[in-house]
Amino acid sequence: MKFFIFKKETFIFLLAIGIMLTAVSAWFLLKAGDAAVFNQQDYNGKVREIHMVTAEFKTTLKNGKQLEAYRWDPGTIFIEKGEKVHLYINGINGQNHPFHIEGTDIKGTVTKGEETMVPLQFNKEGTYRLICELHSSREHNGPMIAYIVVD
Ligand SMILES: [Cu+2]
Repeated sequence: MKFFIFKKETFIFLLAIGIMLTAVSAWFLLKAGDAAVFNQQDYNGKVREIHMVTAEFKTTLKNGKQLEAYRWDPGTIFIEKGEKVHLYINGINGQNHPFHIEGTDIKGTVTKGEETMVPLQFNKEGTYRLICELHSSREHNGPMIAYIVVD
């Protein structure tokens, strides 16, 4: 039978190595955790994609009258100040949706069966409204307004 007998110095040396290994693995684990939590930082310098569709709500009242409302879906999107985003809007319901974004020069049209890409980058915080000019209010089968929150 063999016994390993350590001198006091050897024991302290092995203990020190053990502590160092633990510290190094803890550092790597925490670092990996950071990446998972703050993966938004992976988008730095890249263009983030957000996808939206045109949708339609329809109902018939008891008196037979039909009501409908067109919507952007999702109705609210969030963008960081200065962040570059490509907003893709897929035309599903409604033939045409000519739109503009309030407070900017951005305008375009979303057509049924087609995808419209809108490049976005805001340098000022605030809430910007994406407004369909055909369906801007309840009276015009809307409100087809989406909110772009920049912070
Ligand atoms: Cu519309």
